[in-house]
Amino acid sequence: MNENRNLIFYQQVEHYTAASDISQFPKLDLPEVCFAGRSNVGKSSLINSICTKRSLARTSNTPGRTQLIHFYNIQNKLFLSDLPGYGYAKAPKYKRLEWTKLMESYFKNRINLTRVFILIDARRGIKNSDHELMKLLNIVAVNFQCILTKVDKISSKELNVVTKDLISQIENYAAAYPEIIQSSANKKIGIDKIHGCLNLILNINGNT
Ligand SMILES: Nc1nc2c(ncn2[C@@H]2O[C@H](COP(=O)(O)OP(=O)(O)OP(=O)(O)O)[C@@H](O)[C@H]2O)c(=O)[nH]1
Ligand SMILES: [Mg+2]
Repeated sequence: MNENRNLIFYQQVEHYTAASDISQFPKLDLPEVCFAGRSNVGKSSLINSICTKRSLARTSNTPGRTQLIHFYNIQNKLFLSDLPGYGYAKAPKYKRLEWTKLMESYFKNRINLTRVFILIDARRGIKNSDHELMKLLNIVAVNFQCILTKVDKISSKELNVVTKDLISQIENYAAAYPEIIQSSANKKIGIDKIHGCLNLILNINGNT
């Protein structure tokens, strides 16, 4: 698909449902990819950019805004899911426990989950809480790929340093894709690459 066709395809998206526990997860049998990462890293903004819909997924300056898993259905061919953020220092302990419980049941039960995109703020780099998620994905054997976000906020020199560091920090995870995507939802950087990844997943599952 060329980028114009991608834009038209991914724009045909609908908010399918939001879930706070396993009983609310969609039963529809579609391949799925999800967007995970620390609070405020830019998950919802990136989903909006992928789908070129400004207000599809709610974005906010307040960390921890997305508390539920939001499922977006693209033409009954693919689910994109927006996971609640983690690593917010001020979150009360019971909230963190709720998050862990929800994430464990999500990763263990979404049998069509093809890839987890782990978003990492390019200004901050990888944190312990990202490693915790990577360890969990290694255990449940779900592949993940890292996306650096907000690259419009740093210089290309800084971006090179943070990218190299990330590559070296994920190389020991069996579940990790070695290729890192550099992105900016604001400046539409890397969106074509993400479309390319999603198209491959659709092709593998027999959809074009
Ligand atoms: N400069 C810049 N700002 C961005 C970019 N992406 C997101 N932001 C800003 O970062 C803030 C958080 O974005 P969200 O998309 O709500 O982040 P989130 O990861 O969904 O946050 P939670 O749902 O709270 O976990 C908002 O103020 C966005 O406008 C980007 O590519 N560049
Ligand atoms: Mg969000």
